[in-house]
Amino acid sequence: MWSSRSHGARIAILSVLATVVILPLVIFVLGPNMPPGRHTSVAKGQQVDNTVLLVVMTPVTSFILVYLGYAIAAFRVRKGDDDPRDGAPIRGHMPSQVAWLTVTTILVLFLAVFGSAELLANNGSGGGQGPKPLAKPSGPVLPVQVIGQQWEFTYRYPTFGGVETAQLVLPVNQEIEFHVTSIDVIHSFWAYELGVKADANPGVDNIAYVKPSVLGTFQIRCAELCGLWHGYMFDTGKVVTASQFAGWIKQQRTFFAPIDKYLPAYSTTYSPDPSFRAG
Ligand SMILES: [Cu+2]
Repeated sequence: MWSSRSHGARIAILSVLATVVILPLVIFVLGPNMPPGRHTSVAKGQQVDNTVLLVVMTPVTSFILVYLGYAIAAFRVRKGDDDPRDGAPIRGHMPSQVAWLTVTTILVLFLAVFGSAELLANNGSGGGQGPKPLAKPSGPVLPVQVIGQQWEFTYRYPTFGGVETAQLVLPVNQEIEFHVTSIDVIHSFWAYELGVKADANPGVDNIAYVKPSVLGTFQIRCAELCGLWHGYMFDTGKVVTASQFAGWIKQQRTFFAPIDKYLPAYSTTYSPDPSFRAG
C-alpha cells in the first residue's frame, strides 16, 4: 500500500505532466480558433482573453481530472478484498489548506486585475459602456447609431445628415463609435465577428467602440429575448473600403431623401410616440 504522501506526490507529478502536454495545444492550436475570431480590434482582444482563461483553467482542470482518474484507479475495491473500509477521517491538513487558499486567491485576484485592465486597454472590449464611456479610443471616430425595435435593427449615421438605413455598412480600419438604443422594449445588439455586444435599452445611449480590420460580412443578432419574433431579429452587416463606404452612404442619402422629413431629428435616445409604431 502507498502512503498518503506518495499518493499526493504522484497526483502532483501527473498533474504537472498533463499540464505540460496540454498547455502548448491550448496556446497554439485551440487559442487561435477561439471565438470571436480576429476581424476587429476588440475581437482580437476577446480571443486573447479567452485564451488566457483557458491557460489558467488548464492546470486546474488537469489536476481535477488526474485526481479523479487516480482515485478511481488507486482507491477502488480490489478483488478478494471482502472488508473494504474508508481511511481515517482527516481533520485539518495545513499544507492542503494553505495551498488551496493561496492558489485560489492568486487566480481570482489575477483574473480580476487582468479583466479590468483588458476592458480599459480594448476600449470597453466591445461591450456597451453607457452614455459616458471610461475607455475611449484616441483617434477620430465614426459615430453610428443602432436602434433596436421589434423586430429589427436600423442604423443612423449622424455625420451623414442622420440618414437612417436598414443595413449596417462600416468602413474598414476606421474606429466606430456605436450608439446603441431602443425605441420599444429591451434588445441587445450582438455583432458576432465584430466582437460587439451591447444592450439596446429605451432611453439609454449605450456606447461601444470597435475598429474593423477585415473586409467582408458579419452576423448581427438580437441577444435579448424581446418578443414574439425575437428569433428572426438577425441581419448581415458589411465591412467595406473607405471609398465603397463613401459611395454607399451617398446612395443611401439620395434614396431616403424623400422620407427624411418624417424622421425625428437625430438624438441619442428617442421617446416612442404612443400613437405610432411601437407606442
Ligand atoms: Cu430584439
